[in-house]
Amino acid sequence: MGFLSQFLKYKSICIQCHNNPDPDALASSLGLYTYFTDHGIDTRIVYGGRESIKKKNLLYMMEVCGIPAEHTAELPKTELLMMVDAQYGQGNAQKFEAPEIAVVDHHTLYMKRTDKTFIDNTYQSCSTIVWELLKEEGYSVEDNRKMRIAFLYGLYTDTSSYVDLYKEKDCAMRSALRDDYPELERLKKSCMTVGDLMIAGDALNNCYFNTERRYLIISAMHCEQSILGIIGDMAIMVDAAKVSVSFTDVDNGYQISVRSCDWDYPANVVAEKLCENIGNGGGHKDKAGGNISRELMNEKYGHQEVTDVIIQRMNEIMLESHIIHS
Ligand SMILES: [Mn+2]
Repeated sequence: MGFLSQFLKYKSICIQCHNNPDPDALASSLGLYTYFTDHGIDTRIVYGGRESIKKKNLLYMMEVCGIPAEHTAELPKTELLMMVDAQYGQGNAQKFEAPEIAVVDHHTLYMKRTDKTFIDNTYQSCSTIVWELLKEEGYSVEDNRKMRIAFLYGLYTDTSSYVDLYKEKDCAMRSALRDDYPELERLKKSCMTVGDLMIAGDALNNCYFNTERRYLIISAMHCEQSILGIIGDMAIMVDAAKVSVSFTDVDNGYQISVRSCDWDYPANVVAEKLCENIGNGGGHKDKAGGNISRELMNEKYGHQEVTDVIIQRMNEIMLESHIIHS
């Protein structure tokens, strides 16, 4: 008996994605939803949190792949709550009371394992786990075009456009499902609105470049983290730049995104130091991010502009010639 077939005894199952569901969470929920409804179980896909899905790529994904995810403040009556791409009780997913809990996730273990949990962070996407679990039950994902598109898009977005894709199982899914899908091409190329493009253009047009220490500071009008990342990815391509820092304002302060191509100044270390005592930062040596609290910054720096604070800190960081190689 495979992992999923143990749940066929239930009459109703609610599959819950984390708040602000991403393509991987939606794809995983579709895989499980299809399996359970095929077996006659009354199944629903839900997510909580303040915001309902508004991003165009997600709405288009739900439409072309047929993913009936519902935004809800209350859990519909159900015998089993199954979390996907998230774990029960963790901050990124609204906590609903339910008679029984199951989990399918690929993040670091947060909760206690039970025989109803499948949590393995050696997978790069939750879609890959669901793909394997379905195979184990004899379900052929290869025969379901909508599911193939969903799984590939989930993997694509969870591996920085396949750039970071390297694990064997995830590569195996990509090879098994890959084909020419016009819908997937459109999904891959719809992560920005025209407004976002203009914000990025404006931000790049007004960037600050420190020629001596070779870093770029880019201030963007209010935008999403993914847009900051796109701006940073472009800025770090500049031949003379070693580090780029892009930032934007959020409710309680500033979101920052760091890119590096000089391992004397790894992005994660730069992000940590930029946010030290006024927020939190970290990530990988080439890409990292963080946030600065406006309250903490004002406490420490009076009413200095955030750009001046960042420049001041960058000058200090890039003076320490041998920052720890991470
Ligand atoms: Mn994921």
